[in-house]
Amino acid sequence: MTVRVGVIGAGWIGQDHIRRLTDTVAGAEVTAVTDIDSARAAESAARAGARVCADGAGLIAADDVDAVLVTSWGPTHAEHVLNAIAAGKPVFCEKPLATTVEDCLRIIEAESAYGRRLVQVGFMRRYDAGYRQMKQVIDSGRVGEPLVVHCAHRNPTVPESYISEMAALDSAVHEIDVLRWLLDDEIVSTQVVVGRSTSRRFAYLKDPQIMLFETAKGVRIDLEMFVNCQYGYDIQCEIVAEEGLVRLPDPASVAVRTAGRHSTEILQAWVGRFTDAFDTEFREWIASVEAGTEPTGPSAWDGYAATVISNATVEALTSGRIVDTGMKPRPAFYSGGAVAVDVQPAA
Ligand code: ISE
Repeated sequence: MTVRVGVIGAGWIGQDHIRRLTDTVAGAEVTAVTDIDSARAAESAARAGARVCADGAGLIAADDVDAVLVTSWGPTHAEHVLNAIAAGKPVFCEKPLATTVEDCLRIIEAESAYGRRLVQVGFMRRYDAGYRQMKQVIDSGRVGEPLVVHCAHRNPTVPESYISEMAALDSAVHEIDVLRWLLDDEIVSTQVVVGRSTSRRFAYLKDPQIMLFETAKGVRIDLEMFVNCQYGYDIQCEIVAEEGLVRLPDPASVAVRTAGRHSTEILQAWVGRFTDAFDTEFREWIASVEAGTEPTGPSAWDGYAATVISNATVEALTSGRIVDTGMKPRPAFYSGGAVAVDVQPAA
């Protein structure tokens, strides 16, 4: 069976995934596209041999759509995910699951009431080969229990529309998710320290930001978020444990020796750094849809946690205080069991 995917949102990441589902991932095809920009929808649909739908509701209800991909503007995600759940259709939602904690809880309640997982959230770093090797080492116990994590998330530059709060909401949210997964732990508090800002930024931007997290098991995490580092797109992660450490490898790059110098390339865009991860992520999602099994990737609970913790980190930035995230243990419904629960975590 070929999985027929309807795509809501034909912006940059939506177009990238349409190409992925059309040209790279076997067993899938894009049959419908919708976007608030009808010309953009038509162009993206034509490239995939798909038709254009007037809106998300019509696309989700369509008979030629088996599964839904949400890549629209963040504040619209909750509406489309809830509609897909109501239609009983698997839905892949690019981060964030929803921009408010309340909307994330509405999605969790709807999915729990439905009785089986339909939602996967697009945190692609869990599909990166380097991060997966790190998880294998940690889970094997070879280095003992994790104690401290050092991370750096560096973008060469960001557009003028990027504001200080996006360092948490749009960028650090990837470390928040991947570290919860790597450590199998929950982030219970967050703090942001801002020192001297680079002159290579817009006057309003606090950059870099040092984010400090504590987990329920007592692990301490420091994350340097630096979105105008100039030199390239550079993601670093090192977990220090009781008997050793495990470090994220740099992406492979040829070493060039010439004119008395040797050098390796540093990527300049985040997409190039995670292209293989996106491909793996979608191959595994399509395989679960085709098999009629629950998705194995980041769940609606992970999406809720990312929104809670990133929002708390914004509060820590603006208040200068250490902020408790209020995260509670994951409900059984999101720990493998498909038992609907009344999820009432602290707001
Ligand atoms: C962007 O939105 C992403 O999702 C990238 O993964 C991240 O590295 C970048 O900082 C964000 O702006």
